[in-house]
Amino acid sequence: MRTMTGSNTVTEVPSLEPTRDVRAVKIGKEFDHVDTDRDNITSLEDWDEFVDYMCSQFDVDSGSPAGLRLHESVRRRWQAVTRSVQGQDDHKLTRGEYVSYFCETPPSACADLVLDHADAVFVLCDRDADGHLNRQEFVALLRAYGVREAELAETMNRIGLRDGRVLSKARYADLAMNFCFSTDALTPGSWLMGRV
Ligand SMILES: [Ca+2]
Ligand SMILES: [Ca+2]
Repeated sequence: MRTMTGSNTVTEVPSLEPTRDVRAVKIGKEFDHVDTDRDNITSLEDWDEFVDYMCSQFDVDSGSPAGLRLHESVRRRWQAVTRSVQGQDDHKLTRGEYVSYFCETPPSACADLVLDHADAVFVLCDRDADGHLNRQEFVALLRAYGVREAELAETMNRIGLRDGRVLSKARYADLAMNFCFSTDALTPGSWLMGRV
């Protein structure tokens, strides 16, 4: 922010808002859903428990096709990140490693992981299997991600789910890509887990 002083010189005033790396904030938020004890360290067990948690939120058996699909996707993500970030696998994945992987890997090299996960989440959430997420199905996903009730309405509007609109699988995939790669906190995909 700039301000004029009495002598007509321009002085730089530090912004009160610290600069935030929007992508790091979003990706860190994603990690925090898995790291339930918030010590910034996860094990493979945490990621498996995340799958069980997500399945329970949709009343889906973790051994069902949708549960197994999500499990496969989460394992794939775990393997890609741990193999890439660490020289040797210490069976731990830290918040910093996870955020760095997605922020520093070229999108062309990690888009497959993002799209694979988006597909698995979509299959889990599309309870009536009509190929679209309706408002009720998407709200269930937001709640599973811990989005506060007070934020639900704004999040739905930002995502574009109002007046009976639904999300196609392709649209959900676009939103997931924006969640991971956009630096704009206000773009619809950045709201996939609520306010950034
Ligand atoms: Ca932990
Ligand atoms: Ca549906």
